[in-house]
Order: sequence, then structure tokens, then C-alpha cells
Amino acid sequence: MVRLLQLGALGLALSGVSAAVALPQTDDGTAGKPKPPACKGLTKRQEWRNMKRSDQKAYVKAVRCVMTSPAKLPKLKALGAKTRWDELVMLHQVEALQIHSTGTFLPFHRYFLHVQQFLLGECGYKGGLPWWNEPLDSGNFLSSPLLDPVTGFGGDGTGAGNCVNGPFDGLTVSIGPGFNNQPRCVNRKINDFFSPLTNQTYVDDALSKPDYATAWLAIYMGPHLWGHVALAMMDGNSITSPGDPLFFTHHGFVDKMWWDWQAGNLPARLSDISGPNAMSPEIGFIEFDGGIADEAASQGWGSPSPAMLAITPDPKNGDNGGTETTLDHVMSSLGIIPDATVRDVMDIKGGYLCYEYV
Ligand SMILES: *[C@@H]1O[C@H](CO)[C@@H](O)[C@H](O)[C@H]1NC(C)=O
Ligand SMILES: [Cu+2]
Repeated sequence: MVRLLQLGALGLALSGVSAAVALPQTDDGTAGKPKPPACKGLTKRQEWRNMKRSDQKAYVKAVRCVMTSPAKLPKLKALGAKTRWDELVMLHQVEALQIHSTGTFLPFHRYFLHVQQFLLGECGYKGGLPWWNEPLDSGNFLSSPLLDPVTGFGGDGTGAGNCVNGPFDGLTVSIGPGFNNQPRCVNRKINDFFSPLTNQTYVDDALSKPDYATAWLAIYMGPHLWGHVALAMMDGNSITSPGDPLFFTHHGFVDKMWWDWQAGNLPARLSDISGPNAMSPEIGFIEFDGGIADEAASQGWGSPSPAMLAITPDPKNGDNGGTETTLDHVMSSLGIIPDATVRDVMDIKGGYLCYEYV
């Protein structure tokens, strides 16, 4: 908690990021903007094992299609994106230092799943995204149906590169690890020593929090973090873990936790947002000690290149110059889909988004 309080006091943006780009505050989320259309025909996000086998297959087929479709955006291609999937991973990479350890963590990752849904749509997928009910498998990820090589996402990685078997075997991701871009297989290393920390006790603890300020932290530092640690997706690297499609089922679980928390008191929680809008370099990722420079070295991230910094959005865009995340905070997908505000994604049935967890 002490470190978090420091965040507010220092109010620092990542110096390199904010120095490189001073974007105008183009969009406050409401002014002059038509209200989003009413939501009709909610997309159902089902837990993976409750999906019909034909729907699971359609999902995997679409993910494989995105992973093998050529990149489209010149500025992302110039930075090393080879496929449409690489563009998605690069989005998470370029913005990594402003979407973690900040109040935008949950809204951004909700938006990020929406970006994934859009890309799957380009490949003809019309169904809802799957999510993973991790408490069902806590302590036993290794035997989860989601890790089945035939009916899941492939199992524990093997060999020197921890490459997975199953439907994503043989595919290449060119973004990461960290801020380096080296082509590698979809990889992960399951660790059932840590997976118990995604269990229902920790989910319930997060859902019991009285406000966003405490809820996002309990989710971020709780089941979200330990799920990542237990899966060690893409070299266990926080910056580019979305290279592994399993990332999106984990983050479906994370997003559902936020929604379940919101649903506990919608009138208040559809507009409850807070938290710093940028990491302080002196603090870095709150789950590690040492500040960004130390973490870059000890976690093997490297640093964003000048070219990456040049396309990195201002982490304070929309926050009226302040250091707190607001509803008008602008989230960018670097051109994959239009920017959105935090306000746009607060309600999963609000019109900009139109889905439910079943
Ligand atoms: C979750 O794991 C903790 C140990 O880390 C344990 O004390 C608790 O009983 C577990 N809860 C459930 C519901 O299994
Ligand atoms: Cu992330």
C-alpha cells in the first residue's frame, strides 16, 4: 500500500513515453459523440468446457487464422509484426508500461479482448469469446480440459523452447519476449505450485472489495497475477504473454471477475474508476520490486526502442492533465480498431460492448 500511495504523490509518467509523444487530448468520450447504439443480441461468453465442440473448433480455427494472416498496419509492420496476431501482441507490448499497475488495467484488458474479438471477426468468427473458470482447476492446471491437446489449447510446453502441442503447435509469434522481437513458438510452462492462488477463496476476496480502488488491486495482484505465474505463457513474460492464445481465456476470467464485482452494485460501480494512469519508473510494476530499469534487466524485458516510443500513446490522454485514471481516459489499439474511452467499456452490455458471461 505504501508504494501505491507513492504513485499518486510522484505522479510520474514513464518519462521516455511521455517525452516522446505529447498527443492532444482528442477525445473525452462524451463531447459531441453520439450515444452508443443500444445493445441487442448479446454475445454469450461461455466457459470453455461448456461450449459446444463445434463452437470450440470454430474459435480455434479463427485464432489460427488471425495467427497466420499477414499484418496490415504499416507502423506495426515496421516494428516487426508479421501477422495480424503479432499486431495484437505488439499493441500489448507497446502499451505494457501504462496498462499494468494502473487503474486502466481492467478497462484496457476488457478493450483488448474486444480487439481480439474484432480480429477473430475478420476471420469469420461470430461467437463469443471463451473464458476459463480457473477455480475449477486451481492446483491442477496440468489436468485442465483447457490444456487438452485435442479439445483444448495444447498442454504444458516441452523441450528447450517449451513449445506447446495441440492446435497452436507449429505457429510462430514474432513479438517479444519483452521489448525484443524474436520469432518463437507458442510456449508456456505450467506450475501447479502457484495455480492454487487462483482459487475461489481469492476470487471471493476480490469480489468483496468495497470500491474499484481496492477491487482492481485484489484482482491484479491476486488471481490475475498467479494465473500468469502458473502458466508462464510466452517465456513467462508479462509484456508479450498474449502471444499464447490461452492468455485470452485467462483474461476472460479476469474480466468476468471485474464484471461480477461491478454487478454486485451496478448503480455505483458502472462509473467507479480510479488508480494511477501511469506507472512510476521508481516503482515499476507493483508485483515486482525495483523500478522499471531494474525490472527490465531482471525480467529480461529490454527497453522500448525509440521507434516504439514514437507510437506509444500518452498514458494520460483524456485525464485532463491529472495523474488519476478517469472515465474519459482514452485507450488506443494503435489503429487496429478506433480508440475508446474507459467510459465506453464500463458496461459490458452498454452498447459499445454487448456481451455477457454465462
Ligand atoms: C485456496 O488456497 C488456499 C491456500 O493457498 C487455501 O487456504 C484455501 O482453502 C483454498 N480455497 C479453496 C476454496 O480451495
Ligand atoms: Cu496485460
